[in-house]
Amino acid sequence: MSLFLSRYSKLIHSASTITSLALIGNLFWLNSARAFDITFSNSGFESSLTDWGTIGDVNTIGSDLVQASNGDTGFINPLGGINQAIVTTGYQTINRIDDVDGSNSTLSFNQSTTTNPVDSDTITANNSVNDFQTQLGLNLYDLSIPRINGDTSTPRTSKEASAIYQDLTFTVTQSEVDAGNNAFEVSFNWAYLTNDGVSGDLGNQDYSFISIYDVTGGTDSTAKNIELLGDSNQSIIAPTASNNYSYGDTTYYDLSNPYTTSVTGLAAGDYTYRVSLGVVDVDNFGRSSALLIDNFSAKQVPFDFSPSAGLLVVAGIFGFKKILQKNDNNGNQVKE
Ligand SMILES: [Ca+2]
Ligand SMILES: [Ca+2]
Ligand SMILES: [Ca+2]
Ligand SMILES: [Ca+2]
Repeated sequence: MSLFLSRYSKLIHSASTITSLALIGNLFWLNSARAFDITFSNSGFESSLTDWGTIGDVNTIGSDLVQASNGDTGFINPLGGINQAIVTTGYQTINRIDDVDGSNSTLSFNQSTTTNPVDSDTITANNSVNDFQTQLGLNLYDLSIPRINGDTSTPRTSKEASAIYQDLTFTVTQSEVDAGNNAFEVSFNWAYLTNDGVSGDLGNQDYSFISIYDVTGGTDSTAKNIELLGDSNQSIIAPTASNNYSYGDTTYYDLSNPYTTSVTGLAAGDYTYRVSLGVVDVDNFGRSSALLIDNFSAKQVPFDFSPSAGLLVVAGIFGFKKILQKNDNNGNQVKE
């Protein structure tokens, strides 16, 4: 590319970025014409669950409906607008007791009141098209976690789980690859609520996660990235009221501190990426956990047209990630 063309492209790109930023907040957002277009909708859940896929117990809720009793967390309310998404491992109490208080009365943490979390175990016979892993395009042991004593032959396994997901579609051109402009970033606010915690010598139990994978099987089809969000890492304390969790992590439930992650190094082609946000019961079905989500967005990165500057941005983002250890089909740990 000539110097003139390079500068011209940079100018066009800067103008497009301003246009894109001005459009953030619209329910349906298209990135600029210069960048590859990423389609998604209902980013703030203000249209309930429209255009989101759901697995298990998922709902949208408004203010003053769910809280965590640790510290001064209190009610955890939508960030902008009047709705937020909530995903839980809470079973409907009519069928099973997940959470009980000291007097053994039943508490409820299920939010849909109609749907239970779905099977996410690692029994091959239960690995059907309707189980959690299959619906998210994951392998049988992808949600298992290693034992704290380092025993990788018998990983601790997921039992039931729920998730919300949306497919992002876009096209990457060869000129965008040549320019180093072939990555995308998703950004959102999340809070993790839990009645679960550390179990004896085993370690942390429930957790929440984001998974991103290429549905259409392009050049990145083997990458099914799973990143740990919040997990249950404290002493187990029984909850005392329905929808009042023992603990809440609201670090990223702040408009000034969104959580971001990226997929980089895309080849030219048409893509559909499924971005899923879920919560998993580990070791057993009991002691519910939940993930709150608001302000989801996706955009092409880097916005800076300079390939070298873009690489620095991406490296910085990945530097803060906790990557969940995964296991292959034989239960062995594999690095993502
Ligand atoms: Ca919202
Ligand atoms: Ca299963
Ligand atoms: Ca459960
Ligand atoms: Ca649990």
